[in-house]
Amino acid sequence: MPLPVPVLPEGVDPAWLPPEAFRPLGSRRVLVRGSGPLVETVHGEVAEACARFGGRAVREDGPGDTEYDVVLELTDDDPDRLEEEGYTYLREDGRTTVTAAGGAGLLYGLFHLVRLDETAFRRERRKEAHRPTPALRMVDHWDNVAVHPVMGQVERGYAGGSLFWEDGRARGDLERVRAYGRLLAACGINAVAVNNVNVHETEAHLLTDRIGEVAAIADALRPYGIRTHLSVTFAAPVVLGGLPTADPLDEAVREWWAGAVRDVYGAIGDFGGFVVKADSEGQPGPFSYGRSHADGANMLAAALAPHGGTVHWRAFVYNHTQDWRDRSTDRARAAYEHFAPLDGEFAANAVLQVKHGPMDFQVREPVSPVLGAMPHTRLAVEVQATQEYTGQQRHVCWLGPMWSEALRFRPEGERGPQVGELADGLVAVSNVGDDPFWTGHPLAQANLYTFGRLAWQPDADPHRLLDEWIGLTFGPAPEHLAAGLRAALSGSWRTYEKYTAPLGVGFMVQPGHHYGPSVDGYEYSPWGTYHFADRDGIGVDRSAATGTGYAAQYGKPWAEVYESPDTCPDELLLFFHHVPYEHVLHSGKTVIQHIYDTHFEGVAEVEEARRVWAGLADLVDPARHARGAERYEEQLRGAREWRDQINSYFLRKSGIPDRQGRRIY
Ligand code: GCW
Repeated sequence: MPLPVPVLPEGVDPAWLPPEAFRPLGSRRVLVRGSGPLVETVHGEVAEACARFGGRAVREDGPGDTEYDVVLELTDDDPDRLEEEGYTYLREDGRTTVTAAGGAGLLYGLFHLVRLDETAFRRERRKEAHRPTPALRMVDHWDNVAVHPVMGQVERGYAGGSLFWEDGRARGDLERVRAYGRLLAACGINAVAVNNVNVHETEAHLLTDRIGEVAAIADALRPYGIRTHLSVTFAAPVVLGGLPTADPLDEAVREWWAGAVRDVYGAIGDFGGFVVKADSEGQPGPFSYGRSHADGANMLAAALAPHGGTVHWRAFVYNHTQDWRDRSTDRARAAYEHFAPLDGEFAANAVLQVKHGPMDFQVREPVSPVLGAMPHTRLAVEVQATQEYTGQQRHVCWLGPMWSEALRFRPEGERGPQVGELADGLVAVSNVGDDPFWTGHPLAQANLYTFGRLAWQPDADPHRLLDEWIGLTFGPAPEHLAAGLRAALSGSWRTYEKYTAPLGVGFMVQPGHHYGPSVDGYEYSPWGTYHFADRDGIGVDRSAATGTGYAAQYGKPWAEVYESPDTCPDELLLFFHHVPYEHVLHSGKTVIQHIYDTHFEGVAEVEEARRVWAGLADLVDPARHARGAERYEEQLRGAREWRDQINSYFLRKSGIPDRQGRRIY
């Protein structure tokens, strides 16, 4: 039986799967061949599209009718080594054929046709095989089941409530979750973690007595090839099991976890595994028992292994109760110091989940040295689609180019592999909520889409993916619309960088909620996030020779490149070095003049983007356009505030005037 396509609640934006995107497919004769639940998902898509656009959907071989324009089929043999998720696509003798060895592959092949639009059915094309690079492509939701007094329903969520949880329980109607699964599948994501990595008491129970609620969500996501994961607390044996300890080497603890995991699999046969934030920002972990992170992760891995599950162990471990007077501690060094010595000690079904930078999702950071230092460990790269530090979905900040730079970074230099090749998985913190536009700012949808597609192919050109997103979301748009959207989005990350913290120095945000400027907001804080600006200069000396030694955590050539201000790339200069305001950048400008110039430019670029968006009013759905327009007002207000606070701060500190004599307060 075909699985019906999810019906969106009234007023919910179809994002990158508007019905219209299925017109080319749905107006043809389409054969779906093969069996299995995901084939029924494909069948449902094809049936719906054909019913809408006048084509004909045929299941298996229709009697006497071999004239199909499109064939989507599952094969038993797999000469192209497609495995579960790959597919081939070919157009020959006027027929388009997608072949897959597994149901997920067929589903991805279907969405490939949708992306190609009419061209999938016009131009002859020799057989192409498509497979995902990393096997694991995941979104993590920092969703709380019960509204948290400080963090709300979704920690760092800027798109309304949770898609999964409401009133302290799983939502009863999961149709929207199905629709979400469909959107995720259409960009290649195959795993979802449904609750916050900060596991509060209510959420802890999802593992045991409330697993049924997780199972219901898993049922909604499964038809789209998505496995469900759960964030668990390391203290579960104590909190839920009543044991006196959660020591990972304690036999009773190990047995407790084995039993808990058995029950989870009883409820969710294809459960993906756990996500664990341990010994991090107050979460419990193995350190309390004098054990290592490998001991902790491996204990959970052992419980999951018999069932085919994976533990995602996060590497975001650092001292968040630091004394700002203590110059020997450098938060950037922490993940490497904790984890690099453990390389080779993690179980085969343990994945170390590493933030792409050493700090915390700032607009500019170097790539985490952990990613180049653990060749014998399975790694997942974590990025933040939710725009905690990048404008909170009130500002447009398309992060595709930033993620792409990290994924294409070569830790061993030119001849070595890219991060995207080293990683077993890519993970994004989701930017989605129950907002009618899914992501608050309608243009923030592009971040989730781009993430999924980069997770499938980490070396893809992000700008090509942006074009894909524009094409799907806005339909066969007049070139003027596509060009406008490109203009608004493609440079928006650099624009955001220009008007916020300069040259990789990071933070300068308001403490707590992290929105808006506060240059010294974190300067004397225990969180380890400093810029050290004084009257002479700014930046953090992380060199090995005179600084914190962080630069030496890289291999060659990066350790040397970053060690000296002469070779350090401009955009990271203040991350690695403390320099005088009149230090001359490679660009030829002084640091102080760079700060002034970029802040004026950043605001001008937002003004321009707002103007472009306003000019698209007739071409964009009115509700979507109005939402964007309202957010552009706020972005412009915010950008001006950033500009004026940063420029005034540095004018006052340095006493060096702007060469162009512009207004600084
Ligand atoms: O960026 C920080 C956030 C926290 C978050 C933490 C993490 C879920 O401010 O809200 O906690 O990172 O990644 O664990």
